[in-house]
Amino acid sequence: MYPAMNSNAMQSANPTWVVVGKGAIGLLAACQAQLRQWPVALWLRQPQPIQIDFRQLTQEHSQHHFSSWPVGTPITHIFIAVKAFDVQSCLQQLLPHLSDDAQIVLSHNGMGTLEPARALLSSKQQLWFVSTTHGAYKADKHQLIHSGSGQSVLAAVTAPPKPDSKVQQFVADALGPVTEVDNIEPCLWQKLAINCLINPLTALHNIQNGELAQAKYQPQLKQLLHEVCLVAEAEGYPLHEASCWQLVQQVIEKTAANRSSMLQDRRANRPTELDFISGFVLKQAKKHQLTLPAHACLYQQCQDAGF
Ligand code: KPL
Repeated sequence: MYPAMNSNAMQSANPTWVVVGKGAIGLLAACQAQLRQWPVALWLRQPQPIQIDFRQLTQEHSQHHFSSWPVGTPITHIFIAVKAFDVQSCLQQLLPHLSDDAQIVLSHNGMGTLEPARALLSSKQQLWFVSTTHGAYKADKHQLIHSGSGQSVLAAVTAPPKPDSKVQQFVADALGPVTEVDNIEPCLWQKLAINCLINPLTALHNIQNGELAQAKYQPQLKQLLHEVCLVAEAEGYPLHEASCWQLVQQVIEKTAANRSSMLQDRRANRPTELDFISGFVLKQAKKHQLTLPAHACLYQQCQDAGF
């Protein structure tokens, strides 16, 4: 084990990033950024610092200490990795603490948060979104495991009033490799197509992702994919169904031993992102007068199960 160290030189060159969300992705970003010498603080309810033992992909361990961001100091750079249903209230709570030209990076599963988030910010504050395929989980409150190598896609959601390369640099260090795109929507639809198949099914049946490879789940998965592709197309973001099917199979195979985030939420008795995943698909379908029997049935089963 070795301690993660901050270099003073880097500290003066780089702004402090405030990370909001003590879930796996927030802590993964915080630990990896700190390992690469970024000053990082957490937005914590309690003033006491927290300590994380981070097991990297290489199996090396590093110890991380994160202080709570001192209230009263304006936040210039913030990475918000909370669940989709918490984004709006979290931003509302943070608004008085953000600088006039704050760079705000969101990252979560599901869709439907960007418009309300954009509406809350001033024209000089810039909103970004990162979609990531990194796998990580918390073995307990103080132990974070980086379980699967992934990559990220970054896009500016609001037009940059002035380019800030610190955002790209931070995301590359925290959740890289990163690709920057002009429009995040196609990428969000693709991720949604994966999540709206794997997450509710694994959570409902209490199974690991890999179990979805069984023949008995194939017809339902195919129907769910077909329906979400209809909606994505109606929204102007057509997905190639055959390539998406391959991608879904790959994700099931590569993350076979993982528990989906929705299953983890269910097991921990936490609220799930169902409304921002299947619920979002159904809401958009309604706009286009599309009926989605497979999604409607799965959504109903999840609701009946208390999601
Ligand atoms: O994103 C995921 C999640 O669990 O939320 C997948 C890709 C399904 C991996 O578990």
